[in-house]
Amino acid sequence: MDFVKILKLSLLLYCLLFIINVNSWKKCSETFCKRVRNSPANYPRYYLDLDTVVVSSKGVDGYLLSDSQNLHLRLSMYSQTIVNLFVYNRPNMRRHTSEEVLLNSTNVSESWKILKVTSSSITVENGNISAVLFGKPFKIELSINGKLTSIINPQDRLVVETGSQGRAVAIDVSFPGAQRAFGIPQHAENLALRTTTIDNRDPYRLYNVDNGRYNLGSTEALYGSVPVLYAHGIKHSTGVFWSNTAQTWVDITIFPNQVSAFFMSESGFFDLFVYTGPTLAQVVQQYASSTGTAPLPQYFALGYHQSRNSYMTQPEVVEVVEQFDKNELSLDSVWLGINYTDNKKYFTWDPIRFPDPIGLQRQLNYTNRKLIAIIDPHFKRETGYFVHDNATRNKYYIKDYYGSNDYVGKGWPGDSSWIDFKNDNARNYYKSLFSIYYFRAKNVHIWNEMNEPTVFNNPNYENTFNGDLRHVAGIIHRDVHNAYGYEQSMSTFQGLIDRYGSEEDAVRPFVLSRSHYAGSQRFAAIWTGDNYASWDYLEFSIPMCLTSALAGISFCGADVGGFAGIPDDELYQRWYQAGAWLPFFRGNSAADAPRREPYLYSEGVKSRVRAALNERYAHLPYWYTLFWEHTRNGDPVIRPITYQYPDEEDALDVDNQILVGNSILVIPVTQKRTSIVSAYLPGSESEIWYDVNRHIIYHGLGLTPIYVNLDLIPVLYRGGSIIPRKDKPRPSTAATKYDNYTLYVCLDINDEAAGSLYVDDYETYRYKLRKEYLYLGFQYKNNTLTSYKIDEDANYNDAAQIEKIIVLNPSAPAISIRLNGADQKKDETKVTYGEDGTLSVSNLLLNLQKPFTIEFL
Ligand SMILES: *[C@@H]1O[C@H](CO)[C@@H](O)[C@H](O)[C@H]1NC(C)=O
Ligand SMILES: *[C@@H]1O[C@H](CO)[C@@H](O)[C@H](O)[C@H]1NC(C)=O
Ligand SMILES: *[C@@H]1O[C@H](CO)[C@@H](O)[C@H](O)[C@H]1NC(C)=O
Ligand SMILES: *[C@@H]1O[C@H](CO)[C@@H](O)[C@H](O)[C@H]1NC(C)=O
Ligand SMILES: *[C@@H]1O[C@H](CO)[C@@H](O)[C@H](O)[C@H]1NC(C)=O
Ligand SMILES: *[C@@H]1O[C@H](CO)[C@@H](O)[C@H](O)[C@H]1NC(C)=O
Ligand SMILES: *[C@@H]1O[C@H](CO)[C@@H](O)[C@H](O)[C@H]1NC(C)=O
Ligand SMILES: CC(=O)N[C@H]1CO[C@H](CO)[C@@H](O)[C@@H]1O
Repeated sequence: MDFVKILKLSLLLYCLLFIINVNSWKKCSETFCKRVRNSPANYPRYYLDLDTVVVSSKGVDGYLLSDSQNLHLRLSMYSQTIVNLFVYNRPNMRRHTSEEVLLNSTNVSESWKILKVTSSSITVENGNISAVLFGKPFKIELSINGKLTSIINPQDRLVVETGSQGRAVAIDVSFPGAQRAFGIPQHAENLALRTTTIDNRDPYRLYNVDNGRYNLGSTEALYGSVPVLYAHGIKHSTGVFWSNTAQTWVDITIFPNQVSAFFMSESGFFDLFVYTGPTLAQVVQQYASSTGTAPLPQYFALGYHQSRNSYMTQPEVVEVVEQFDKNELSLDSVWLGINYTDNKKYFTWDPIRFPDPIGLQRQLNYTNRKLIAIIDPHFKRETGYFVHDNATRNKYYIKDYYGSNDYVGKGWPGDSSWIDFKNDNARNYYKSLFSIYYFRAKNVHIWNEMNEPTVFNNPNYENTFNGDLRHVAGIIHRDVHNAYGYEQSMSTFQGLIDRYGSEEDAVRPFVLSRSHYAGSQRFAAIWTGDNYASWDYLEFSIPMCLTSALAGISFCGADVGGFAGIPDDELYQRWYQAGAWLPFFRGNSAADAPRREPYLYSEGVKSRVRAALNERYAHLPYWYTLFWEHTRNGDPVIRPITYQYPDEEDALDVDNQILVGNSILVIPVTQKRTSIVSAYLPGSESEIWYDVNRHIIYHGLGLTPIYVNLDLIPVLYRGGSIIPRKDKPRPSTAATKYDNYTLYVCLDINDEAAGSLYVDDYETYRYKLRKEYLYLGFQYKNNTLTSYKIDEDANYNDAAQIEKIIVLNPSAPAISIRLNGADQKKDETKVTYGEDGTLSVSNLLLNLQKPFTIEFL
């Protein structure tokens, strides 16, 4: 080996070490968790002084006393269903981050009433919720409609440190009657969380770190933290949100008929919300009412995204688009990693490799494609770089421990500093950078990465910030660590609107963020981070996104094909087939992975990927409607089966299937050489599951073998649903805009079905500002299909028409139809039967604005 080769090799090795896990992730025993996990040992006991308890319009107030300190307690209630326990030791403590995470739309319910006072407890009631506050030992029992569903501090393990040991807070909560625990993403874990209190296991850790090629089936921390936990069972469900942005560990214990959790945070506030349900769906909706729902995305964001780390030049980007078109593969965007920038300076373009960004965007726009460019929160320390100059001059960077000097660490550009999003001026400055003037980027949406934040070569701090760094106003980083990425994506989202001046002139932003916290759904989609090209990463992507969806963040996907490594052809195809059924659908690969855009593959592979893309695009009217409905009621876009069928004991652990809305059940194939899958079909004998691609009717009889080949994964429509589709294969979402709709009517055992459809202009805020949209309901009953407006006062006159109706399992034969009371002539519509018994009516051209009825005669 010559010297240059050795140099190159050692450089490569150095880079690998530099970027990928230098450090092993900290165990509980290496952090504050070690001492707190032992509570109550070595901690003072608190008791509630019942004489201090007062009930006022604000809630129930009282004092918790111990040998060493007194704490104030307030129990309040929002929207009749959410109970909040706030414990604090200083009256004017700021709840800094939770203030912006929690929506102000939830109303305080004022009507606590004292029901009963004894020498050991006080019982208060508010609507159908009652709380028994016990003095000594202190605990609170919460009941809904007289049924005990949660106990706060059942083991007397409350911790509120104020002294020299630290500033940790901790609480245990138990849930009588619950059978499973879900939530607290992000972990590479099954939907149902495991007991962590046996076998020397570690608690689930919530601490945003850049954990590439993470361990699967693990409690290790990943990129995001959403401290909401659902205790679920076939009888009722309860949720708790531990509103704390510091490093947090959660011990889970699953008993046969009870779930217990112990939340431990390194610092921050004791601020606990209990969502009383009583169903899982209600709990999830209640959580959505306090941290928000995702805004309606642009239609394109639901299409297929092609990324690679990174496309290096302008012609390369154009080439990718051309190849997709040439090979008839649908595509909506091309993604750029940091290499598009001028020497790793965000908000600039490399003058040689991307000499004409505006021209490139225009060229992409011409074929209805978008560019998505990365903007990370670290900025190159280079004098003369306008962002760095301004950030330095105006003190926009995060500071060191002393609060005086800008903190300097390693990012992609080498020495970097980080924007302090806690500083309003810094945040506003960052937002302003998206202006078309600074960042010549109009047809561009944004990818935020490295925002855990990642600091390279900082192994003592797990390659992120030291908790001692200072934000504006003396805020200690440790207290707000898990919300750093949240704040970047919030600022990015607002910056992308501001570049147009106002919502009136804006198109809806699309932001993807790697780091996330509770409430991130209001600004960004997420993905499962730097995964790997192997079957088990494909398998875990399903429960990971289902968990995130329950935790409020529906817009989730995994890098199709795996970020690092090389998928073989079979895995590659299966990943496209599965990825087409997660909300965010993007192929992405690492810098050192060989190119793998679908057009590079053999005809056979390509045609299966094409079919997966076509299936995705055909169902976009349904996906878009689900995202719309999510904005209204907080229902996740994808759901585990137990969400819709909570009383089925056997469904509690099913997390390898995806319910898309409540009407489509998808069974991804995640094992190699699979010829048969064992699907769990819910709903009992009376529920029909219709294999739409192969015209086979199943019933909801639980575990059911379904044969598969390489071409397809099972996609089942629930009997009773009406699914709107646009079946014509097209190069992009925009190209489908005026394509005709087909309604797939899948009857239930009573020959009835219902569904909905949301339509607007796909990209602007006119739906919100001027009610320019259609939200329609469809109902099939008594051999008659009717449409009606769900939102009477909304109008949109540019919608495509319904050309075709397909009834999948008609009972009685129909030979003609009557439309809006008038018999149709033969040449106007065609009524035909397929060999498989489906009934189709084509040539209809129904205007969506006008309600219609179609009788099948
Ligand atoms: C809620 O209100 C507080 C105080 O007015 C404000 O700082 C915060 O941004 C609001 N939160 C949201 C999500 O609007
Ligand atoms: C809160 O109360 C106001 C006024 O009573 C009402 O208009 C609003 O709908 C309530 N919001 C929620 C989330 O219940
Ligand atoms: C409890 O009361 C709230 C508000 O009145 C209601 O929405 C909820 O359905 C009730 N829960 C039960 C189990 O009755
Ligand atoms: C930032 O600083 C540069 C000089 O480096 C200046 O030209 C530019 O106008 C400044 N922009 C803002 C928004 O402060
Ligand atoms: C794309 O092109 C259309 C039609 O020319 C134009 O109206 C639109 O503003 C362009 N969009 C962008 C983001 O450049
Ligand atoms: C819609 O359907 C009608 C009738 O079948 C057909 O003539 C028309 O070309 C279709 N429109 C599109 C955009 O495919
Ligand atoms: C069902 O439809 C038939 C004819 O279309 C009508 O005579 C009958 O009244 C309908 N029944 C109901 C329950 O609506
Ligand atoms: C050639 C080159 O500089 N490629 C880099 C593009 O950016 C990624 C980081 O996102 C690096 O890993 C590549 O080495």
